[in-house]
Amino acid sequence: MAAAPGRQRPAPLLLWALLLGAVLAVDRSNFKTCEQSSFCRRQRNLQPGRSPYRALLESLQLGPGAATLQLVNEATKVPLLLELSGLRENTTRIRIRELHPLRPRFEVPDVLLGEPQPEPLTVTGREEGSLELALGPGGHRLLLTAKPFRMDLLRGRQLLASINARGLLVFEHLRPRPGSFSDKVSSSLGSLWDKLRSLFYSDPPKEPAEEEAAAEGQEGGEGTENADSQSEKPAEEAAEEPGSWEETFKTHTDSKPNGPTSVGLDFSLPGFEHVYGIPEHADNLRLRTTEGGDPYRLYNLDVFQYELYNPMALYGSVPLLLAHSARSTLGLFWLNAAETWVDISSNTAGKTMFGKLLDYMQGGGETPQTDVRWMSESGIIDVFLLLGPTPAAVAGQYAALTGTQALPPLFALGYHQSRWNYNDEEDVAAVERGFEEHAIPCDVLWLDIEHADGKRYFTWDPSKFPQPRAMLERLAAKKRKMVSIVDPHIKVDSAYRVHSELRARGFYVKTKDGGDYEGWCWPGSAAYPDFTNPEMRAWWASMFAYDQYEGSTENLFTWNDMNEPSVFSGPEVTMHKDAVHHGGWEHRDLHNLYGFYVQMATAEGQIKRSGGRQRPFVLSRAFFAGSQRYGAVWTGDNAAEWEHLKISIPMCLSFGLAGLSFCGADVGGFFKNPEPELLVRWYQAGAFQPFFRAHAHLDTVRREPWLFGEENAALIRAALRHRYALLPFWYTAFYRCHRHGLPVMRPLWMEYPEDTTTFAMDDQYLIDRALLVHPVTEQGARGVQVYLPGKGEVWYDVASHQKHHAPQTLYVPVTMSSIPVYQRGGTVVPRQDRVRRSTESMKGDPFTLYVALSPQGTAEGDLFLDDGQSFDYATAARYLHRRFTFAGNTLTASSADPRGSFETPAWVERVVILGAGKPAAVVLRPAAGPETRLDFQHDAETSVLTLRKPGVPIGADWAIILR
Ligand code: MIG
Repeated sequence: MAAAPGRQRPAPLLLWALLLGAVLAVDRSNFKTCEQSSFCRRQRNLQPGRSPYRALLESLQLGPGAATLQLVNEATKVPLLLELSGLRENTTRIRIRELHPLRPRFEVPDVLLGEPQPEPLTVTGREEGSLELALGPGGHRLLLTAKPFRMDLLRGRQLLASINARGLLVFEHLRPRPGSFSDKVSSSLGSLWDKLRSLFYSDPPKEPAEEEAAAEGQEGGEGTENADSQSEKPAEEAAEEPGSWEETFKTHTDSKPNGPTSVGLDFSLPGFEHVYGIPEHADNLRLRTTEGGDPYRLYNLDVFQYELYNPMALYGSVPLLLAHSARSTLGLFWLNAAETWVDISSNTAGKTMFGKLLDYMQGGGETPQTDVRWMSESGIIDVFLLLGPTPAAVAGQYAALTGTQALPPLFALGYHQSRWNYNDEEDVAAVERGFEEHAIPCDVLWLDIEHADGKRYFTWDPSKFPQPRAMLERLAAKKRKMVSIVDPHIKVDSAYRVHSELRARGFYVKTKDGGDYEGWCWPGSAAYPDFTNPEMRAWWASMFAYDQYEGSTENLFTWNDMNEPSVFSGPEVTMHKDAVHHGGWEHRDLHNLYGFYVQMATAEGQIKRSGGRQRPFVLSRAFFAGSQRYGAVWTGDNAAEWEHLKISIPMCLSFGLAGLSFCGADVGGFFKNPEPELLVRWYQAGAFQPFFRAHAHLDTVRREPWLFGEENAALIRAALRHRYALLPFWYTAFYRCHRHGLPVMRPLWMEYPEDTTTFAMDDQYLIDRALLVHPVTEQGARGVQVYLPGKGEVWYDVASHQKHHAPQTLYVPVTMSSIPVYQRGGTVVPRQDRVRRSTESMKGDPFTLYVALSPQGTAEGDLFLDDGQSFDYATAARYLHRRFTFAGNTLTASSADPRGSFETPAWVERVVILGAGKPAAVVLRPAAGPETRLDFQHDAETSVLTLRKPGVPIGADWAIILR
């Protein structure tokens, strides 16, 4: 990227265009393998079963809620501090730090909702060399073994997890650079130095314990514990290995001022064969074993043309892993924002079904077990064990720590039309008109980087977008919104106010030498605001005020791209790890948090501009744990290929499991041009994914829904209308997610935790608990195999209303118009069937209730309703949460939450009961006033009973009785 950026078409774009013509495959050589990442290599080279760590049981201190204990590395004698706490909601927190770090080590701020409240801990047993603790009220016990250090977590007699069972605890302590002044001082003063340092800390006297440790170390030395032998030296001893104090990748050298600082720990999960989570990876939902390949990597990166089905890092990271079995579910949340690798191994991975069965019948064989190993480049060990026992409980436990999905403004659940780029105001107007003319609903039009003046975000290109306010007002008049992109790379240009203010206030990330960090990105030379600095974030937020972001209006929202951050000229297309942030932290320590903070500050800006009243909408490409609190995420630059359509399902499922429910993939595929069949199938799938946006690369052929002939337009229109009709259901699902943390888009096993058939399933899923979707993702498909779960349950085909018994695998013939969707018997789904041009224009429209009866003739469902845009639901209880229950031939509407109230003209215009017999009469009994008879229609063939015009307000209590 050497050429200077031209005003019209900068060099990187040309390069992209060239690359686009080539085969779509990531250039792997741009990204590190574990072998090329020195800490990953060091840690992976360790042999299991040789842990040098010993717990000093005598050092145990029981504080209020936390137990602390020293661990010592018997090879280096460096002491660590282990802190254990049992938290409310069946969660256990384990922290390991250096007892006397040379400098402070980074501890992730701002991700947890607050300091989690510990429960009292008690010592319930002591034996020679071990200790038993009771953790909180959940009946969990922790067995701690001193030598080698190991912990086993039990519920009753069930062993849930073992920690350091394989002896892979690594804690590279901070030390002076070899040959540096402090190194010389330290080595010449020897242990005196340690003693002096310990004077500055008030910790339990450790002399006796240490002596004992040394003594025991000799006793226990059976020749296998030779921590000094060349091949098996602990990572701490490997400080002189190449890469420890300086590391070079391609042309980039990482100066590593603090040397090797990595941490790592292993967890054994007996009884678990299925693990999930740790997005973002372009892989199946169920994680695979990483033996013989690279570990899954978590390091937010802008990966050009990512490849599918591999563990490479992508744009975002959530270090949450879930393990599930028919018996229980648990989560491991590894709170570390540095580059992280996760190894997964399993003792059953290589075994065939038959082999497993044989083991079982012979009563032998091992218990299936999954081993998980986390390795991070810096920081401390801070890990939460979320002990379930159900999938929903784990979701709640994770939500209690990191928060739930922000409730999106209703429009954001509608359809978004994007491309790189809509060229100018006329183009925007023409596209908007296209939706109008073709009667296709659309809530939002998007503007990518070309809308800004020379990639100077917060500005508009004066010739293409001379009157942004008028353009936005025209959209507002049609009840539509717009999103403009605001990236975090800021053009270095003294005439650009955003830049000059950031520079003047000292708000940019710094280089290791103290200057402003500059890199090459879309605008040419760019600097990067330090979003980790709260003052900088407040300033950034203030930029969204209507008088700061000129031309912006209430219906303009924001897209944060490139916030990994992407630096074209940096190592692995990101920021140098030795760049320096607020508080002196290295970029290395907090890399995976950068994008989280960008989205946080942007969302805060939108809230602020409305005086704190309106909910924001921000789409972000990079993310971390907790990003769900700030908006939506998407899967980045996919391609117009069938496999990319297919993988959008497991990717979004995995985001959802990690708390990020508002997930979507570029509909149509970003790179390349989709054939019409793929585009139609993608719309049909996208209409049933949480964030629904079509987007395309600059160099692709235009692909607005009506450009492929009337037949395809009709198919796309139908998919979009289906989406809009279901928005009340989507919105209610988001509300539930916002309140309780349950993902909106769920793998089947979350609802059917004992059904092992569902454990590896990722081509179909549930929306909330009521709809099962199996999108068609095969070219030329004539049918799909749909698995309907639930012993003794029934499912209704949403298109034909045909009833199917479960469990079964159903072969469903499909045509181009088919979207296989099933409503679960026993649920009520509210819809607004009068689809209009946008969500706002459907406000106050009447509802239809789809009541799908269980075999017992019952059903239940709910509806959440508010103004769809403000915080009034939270601050002033301005909402309706209604419950609909069907039992004893009576459908009852009642309040699910009497605290809320909300004025709306909306009423119930129809009730459709699936699986119903023909009644003699149907009677409506309002809360007050006389009973009336309702007109109805019964279709004997499909068992569908349709009740016309109950006419009751959606907020009223009533009953409908079938006689
Ligand atoms: O380096 O803004 O993923 O959606 O269209 C590419 C231009 C920058 C990457 C985003 C994509 C967006 C594009 N961006």
